[in-house]
Amino acid sequence: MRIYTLLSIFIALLTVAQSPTKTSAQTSPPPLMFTGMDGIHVLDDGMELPIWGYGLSAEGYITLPGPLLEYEVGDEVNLAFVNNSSESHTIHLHGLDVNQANDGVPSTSFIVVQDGTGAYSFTSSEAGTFLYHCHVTTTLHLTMGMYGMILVRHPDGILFEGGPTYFTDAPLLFSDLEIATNLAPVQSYPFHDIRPDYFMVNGLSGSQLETNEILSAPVGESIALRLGSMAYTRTRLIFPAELGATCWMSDGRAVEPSFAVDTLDIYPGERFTVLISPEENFDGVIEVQSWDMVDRVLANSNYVRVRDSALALPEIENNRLEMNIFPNPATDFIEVSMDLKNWKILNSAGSTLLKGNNGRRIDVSTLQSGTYWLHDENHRRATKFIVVKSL
Ligand SMILES: [Cu+2]
Repeated sequence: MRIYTLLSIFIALLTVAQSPTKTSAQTSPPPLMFTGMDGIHVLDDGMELPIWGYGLSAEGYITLPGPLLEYEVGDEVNLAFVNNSSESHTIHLHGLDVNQANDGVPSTSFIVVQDGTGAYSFTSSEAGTFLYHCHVTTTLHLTMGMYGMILVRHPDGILFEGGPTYFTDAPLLFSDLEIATNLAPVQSYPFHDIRPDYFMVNGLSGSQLETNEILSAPVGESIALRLGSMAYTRTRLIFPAELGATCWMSDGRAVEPSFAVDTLDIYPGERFTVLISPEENFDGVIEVQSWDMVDRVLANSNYVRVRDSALALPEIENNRLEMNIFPNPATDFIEVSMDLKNWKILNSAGSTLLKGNNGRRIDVSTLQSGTYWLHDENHRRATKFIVVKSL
């Protein structure tokens, strides 16, 4: 499964590489439908924690982090938000030059209540790396997972007007979470009271990163690392000299002049764009350190692997790891679109109700009406389904 995912991601990178720049279209992207929902996040050690998050309505599930939102400079964006969770939420467009009414800060913008809808409109005026997150009871909703990254690209395949060209983007969103809060999400805390237990890059940690997040480029080409932090810790990146790391942008603006960087500290909410250009035959890692901001000690290290693409594995068929469940809603059984391995059905509190080894069909006749998640080892995400019992 891991090799499979690795290849999917590598092929996805190749696909991006084959069409490095769109021509300057300046057309508006279609409105994006967002949904606020509850879900389960599966961590490296198998721990399954309840999360709140964002997802695309069409996909029907949420992810941690939320979907990467990609725009071009000049796009007129209309972000529709349907909140079908039991909490009020917003989408705060962190760092984007939007007006107050569309900024998602409850006191100056609006709140999207349970079963409510809202829409955020803005023009993506500046190229750069940005973030979005919920701004309701912020520390709580952040550790619950309500955040994602926004990339605004220059239409000419350069970082910014007058800036360098590059080969491909690699978004890396750093975040963490605290087990106790996710298991009992009842109140907001002062920022310094959140003491994270898990430290993530794009929602992955430890061995999950080894195969799911590999950066690759041909010799002489640059990868634009789109770096952003939604963590409660200070993130410190250690770049090997063979990557020639250069910082070009900070918080959505060009840094003049750019500067070579071997160690980069990223505080919560900050964003940077760093170009790396791996030397021939390079196969190594960027160390991602998480430093506790109260005790000022190193709490964790994750590693993001970088490879010269000449070393990459040969291309194989690219099948996306989509798992569909049908019927949904279900009554007596569900069938899934891929082979299961060590599957579990969880309720919204994260408790395991049913489990099994393999197959594609699961008897759910013992479950009461409600919302459940199916997770298995062949599929990293927990997929939501509904059981409805007729009277
Ligand atoms: Cu929220």
